[in-house]
Amino acid sequence: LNEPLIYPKGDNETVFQVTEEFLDEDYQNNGIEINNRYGDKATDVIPLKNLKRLPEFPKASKLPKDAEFSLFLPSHQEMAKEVMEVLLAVPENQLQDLLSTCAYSRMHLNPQLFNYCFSVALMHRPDTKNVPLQNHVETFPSKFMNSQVFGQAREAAALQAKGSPRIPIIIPRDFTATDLDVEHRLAYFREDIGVNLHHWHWHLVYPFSAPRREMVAKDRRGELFLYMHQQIIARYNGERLNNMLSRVKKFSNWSEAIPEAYYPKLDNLTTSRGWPPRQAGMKWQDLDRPVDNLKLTLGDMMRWRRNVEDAISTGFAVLPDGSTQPLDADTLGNMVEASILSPNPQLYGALHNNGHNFTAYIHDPQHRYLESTSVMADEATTMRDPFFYRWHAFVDDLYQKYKESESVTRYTRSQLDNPGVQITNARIVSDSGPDNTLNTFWMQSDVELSKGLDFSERGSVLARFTHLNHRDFRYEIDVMNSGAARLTTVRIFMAPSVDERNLPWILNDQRKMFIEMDKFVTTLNGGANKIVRSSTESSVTIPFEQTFRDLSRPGDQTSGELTSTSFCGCGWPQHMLVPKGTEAGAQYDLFVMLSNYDLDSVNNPDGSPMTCKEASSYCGLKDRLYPDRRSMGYPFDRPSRDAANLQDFLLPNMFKQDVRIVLQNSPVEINPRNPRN
Ligand code: CUO
Repeated sequence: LNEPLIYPKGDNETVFQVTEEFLDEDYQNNGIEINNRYGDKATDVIPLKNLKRLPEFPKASKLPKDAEFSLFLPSHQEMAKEVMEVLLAVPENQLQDLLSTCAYSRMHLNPQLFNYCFSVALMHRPDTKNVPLQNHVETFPSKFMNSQVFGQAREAAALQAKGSPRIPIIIPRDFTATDLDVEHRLAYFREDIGVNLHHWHWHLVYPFSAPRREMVAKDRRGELFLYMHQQIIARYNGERLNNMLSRVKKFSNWSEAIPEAYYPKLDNLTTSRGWPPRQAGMKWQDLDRPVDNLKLTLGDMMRWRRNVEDAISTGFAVLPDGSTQPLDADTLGNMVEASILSPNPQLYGALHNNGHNFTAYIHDPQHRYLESTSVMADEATTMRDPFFYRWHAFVDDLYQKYKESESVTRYTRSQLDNPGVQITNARIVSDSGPDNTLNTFWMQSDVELSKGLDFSERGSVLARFTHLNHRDFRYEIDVMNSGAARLTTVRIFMAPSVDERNLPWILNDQRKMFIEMDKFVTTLNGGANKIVRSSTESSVTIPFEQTFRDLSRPGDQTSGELTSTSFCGCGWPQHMLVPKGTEAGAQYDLFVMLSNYDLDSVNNPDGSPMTCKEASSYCGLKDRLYPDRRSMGYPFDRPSRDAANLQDFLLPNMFKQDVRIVLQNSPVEINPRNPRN
């Protein structure tokens, strides 16, 4: 998708056979020749059906092919809507027409704009919604790794003999900075490929704007926007403590200089430019960029902020006609992000989206230097920047202020307990060490780049990068049920046991540090029960193979076929489920709760209880209700009525276990599934 469709790369390729109508005017006289020149090397030639009417893109075609595309720009959103409308309007099951429309659009539009619209359209068309999306790392590898990789890949492609074993290009672990910058300690988290893929995919599933309202209005999407990002902040803060740093400071005073710098060292292959860096000490400034149709002042931001804060403190949103509606978490998320579901876009603006914009153009607020956005403006790259966390800590603070306000009632005992259900023990067990110990280590895995590189005619190009991982483990929970057999939801969370000063937490601080590890429904029989659950089944994560396509599988290396398991791409990566910990062992509180299923259940169309095969905790379920009726983050989503610390909070259906996370800092292990070790 990042390459011209008409240029197959070599033998054994599938190519699209195009006629002149598909081509840009500049190429029209060459169309036939191009097909002949390359088409005879290919094993599969897919003729494209001529379209009765060629699609027109009066807005989207104005975006140059080598320009940056940013969803945070309203003008680009308008372009995307236009393209999506065209792709959605092709009648259902007319797949030849859809294919030709996509091929034509791909050839006439900015590739990033096209790829976004194509992905969203595939996901939302009834006839293609089960088609797996190509892994974004393979399509746009330049958004995920050091630009030097591509020079080396070019060289390898030119020199490597056909059929010779592929030597992976090593991406160094520390390519963006040194430890002189304390924030660099978190680079393994911020620059992780799986973490960034998750974030990209989440925003693809939950667009804040689309041509059709139902594409946005998914069950509890505003609340999930807040909860998923809250969990990112909780996970990041936990990692900071593991790295001797304090929790991230929310970016609240907007005229203050930003001490965090970021030099991404990524090249954007479609714009042929590097992503601009940000020096330390820069400040937000009013934006006036006619080229992007973007004119925004800090005053606008301040006004929206005051209006959102008013809504939180009064507990009501004011609608355009002046009437009010009680504020709930879902409305708050849509209001703050903002999505097209905002109760009043005039009054509440788009606080979160424009925070991304103010930072993305901080180096050239008036387009004086013809510079484009920084990594902050792309969902696939924004989590690399330390400022992402400062901004989302601000957004999260609004969410927490709402949860601490009077409009959210504290849980009563009957909302927390589960009469007759008692947890007698809960522990972590693994084959790699003592009970209640989690073991983390560094691993090197390979990703395939060739699909996103138009020069790699000789097949596969592998990049090898280092990431955190952990040994598989399982939870074992002993339960006494004094009543009849029943369903229960098992909720598993974890948080550091002490704060940055090594002091025990007060619950109202620790509750914000709890990261969800798993959530599933199970049956309790009468009497004693033992629940065993593997870490790889987590409802938070997608399997390892979905982040790193299993390159060791025959056929996977060159065919580009995605395995059936890559069906749901949204989900926290399994290799980042467990925080890093420390070599000495970091103390964590494992919290397990068995909640009353009568208050948990939702009526999904097929009536089945929630499934954990998809990463539903952060991503929801495709075309279904969010599989848990409780507020997201329950029972830690709001302050407790009376408990000062976790111990006080515990009821018989809850359990706290002391666990340790021990990091093996070396040696770095090589993923046994890499095609060449
Ligand atoms: Cu995901 Cu700001 O919402 O990046």
